[in-house]
This record gives sequence, structure tokens and C-alpha cells, in this order.
Amino acid sequence: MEEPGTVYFTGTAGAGKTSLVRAFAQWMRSSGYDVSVVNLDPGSESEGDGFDVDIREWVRLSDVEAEYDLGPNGAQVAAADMIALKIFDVKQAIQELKADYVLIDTPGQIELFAFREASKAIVDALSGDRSVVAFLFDPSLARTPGGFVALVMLSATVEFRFRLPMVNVLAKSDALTPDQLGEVLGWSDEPGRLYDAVSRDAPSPDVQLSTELYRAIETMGPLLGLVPTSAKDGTGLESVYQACQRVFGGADDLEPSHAPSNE
Ligand SMILES: Nc1nc2c(ncn2[C@@H]2O[C@H](COP(=O)(O)OP(=O)(O)OP(=O)(O)O)[C@@H](O)[C@H]2O)c(=O)[nH]1
Ligand SMILES: [Mg+2]
Repeated sequence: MEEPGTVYFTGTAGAGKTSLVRAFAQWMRSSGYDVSVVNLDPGSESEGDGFDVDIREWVRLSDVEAEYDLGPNGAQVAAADMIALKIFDVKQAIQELKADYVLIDTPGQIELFAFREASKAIVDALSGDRSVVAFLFDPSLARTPGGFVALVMLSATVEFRFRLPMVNVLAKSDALTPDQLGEVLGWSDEPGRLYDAVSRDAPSPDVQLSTELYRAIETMGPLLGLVPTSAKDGTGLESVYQACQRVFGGADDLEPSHAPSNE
């Protein structure tokens, strides 16, 4: 059997990961794709339904906090190590579902997810050749030039850490006005516009830093291909699928591999 296409959803706390995973799974299923949804966030507070495999069956943040008398961040670090020890059980549970696509919701604290060795081990264990990271840009940050630059850098850092192909996604696009949306997408398409906006926004005393950052973004910018999405109104879900599919290398597989079930 071909290995499933795996998509990790990551981004800053509250960026909209869980909502987007849910909306995307629903869209995929209604379009006839066979998809499993995995929760890798031991601190997730969304209850019950929706996850086919849930890390909280093995490791739950509140239990780790209580048992080891840790604060929430210390507990996340300890939990990541515990998850790494269970990762082959998790992998087996995912494999047993035999889905064509696996969508993975990740912990809210991106620095704990992206910068811990245990998380790297977890992602390495679960990722095959067909894996991609969907990095969410939170519009509350992305709509300012400085925030946008910071998110581009963070996305590049995540790519550097996990060494996986990235799909950059603007989350909650419904929360922006059409003008704001146009501006943000313009920054993604044309780094020159971003540079102008940054210079206008903060005539920085540190011209050197701005110029160096600009050079980096000029190189990465066109690769960003920011996809506007909304879990609320369904914007862009199909585009996310297509972007992932391009990474999986199957432009020939843009049609559902299963007919929609009629149950
Ligand atoms: N307007 C709008 N709000 C959204 C959308 N998606 C999520 N939200 C809101 O954003 C907040 C955070 O959403 P979550 O999906 O929990 O974000 P998350 O990244 O999983 O959060 P953590 O796991 O806690 O880091 C919630 O209040 C959601 O209702 C969207 O597409 N549009
Ligand atoms: Mg979440």
C-alpha cells in the first residue's frame, strides 16, 4: 500500500490549527477523500469527537503537571519526551486506520514543538516520503509588516528544523478586510512591497538588519505562496489540498481516490 500523505498543522498559539484541521478534514471527507485526524497536542482542551488517534490516550498534559508538580511549559517539555517514548504505539494506531491522508494537529506552543529534540524524533518517526508541514500565519500578526516578517522567519525556522516541505497558510482570512487581505497577499507575492511597508512602518535605526532581512525574504518570498484560508467559511481548503498534493508529487492524483461514501 502506498504510504499516506501526512500533513502537520503548526503555527503560533491560537493561530487556528485545531479549527483548520477540523475544517480541512471535513472538506476532504465531503470531497470523497479517505482521511484520519490525529491529535498530537497533549494539552488540547477540545474534548472528544473528531480525532481518530489522540495522544491524550497515552499522555495528558494535566496529568503530567499534577504527577510531576510541573508548570504548563515544564509539563509540555516532559510530555514531549513521554510522547517520544510512545511514538511507535501512536504510529501503529495511525497505520491501523489505513487512511490515504493523515492530518496532524500539533501543540499550541510552537517553540516547544519546533525546538525540542523529542518533537523532532516524533515527527521523524511519523513522517514518510509524503509529508508536509502546513504553517499557519495568524492574521493578527501577519497583518502588520513587522509581524509578517517575523512569521516568515518562523516558518523558515520550522522548515529548517523538520526538513520537510512547507505549505504556508494564512489562517482566519475572514477576519481581515478585503484591503488588508490584498495587502498581506501582496507582501507574499512581491517582497518589494513588503520592504516598502516595513520601511514605512518603522524607519528603523537599524537599516543594516532591515536590509539583510529583506535580502533573505526576497529569496524566500516567492516561495512562500501564502494560501488564504478560513475554517469559518471554508475559504481556501481546496487550495491547501492542491498545494499539499503538489508536494506529494501527484499532480495526476488531484481527483478523489475514493468515491464519496453514501452512508
Ligand atoms: N474568524 C475566525 N476565527 C477562527 C478561525 N479559526 C479559528 N478561529 C478562532 O481562533 C481561536 C483559536 O482557534 P484554535 O483552532 O483553537 O487555534 P489553535 O492554533 O489550535 O490554538 P492552540 O492549540 O490553543 O494553540 C478560536 O477562538 C477560534 O474560534 C477562522 O477561520 N476564522
Ligand atoms: Mg489547538
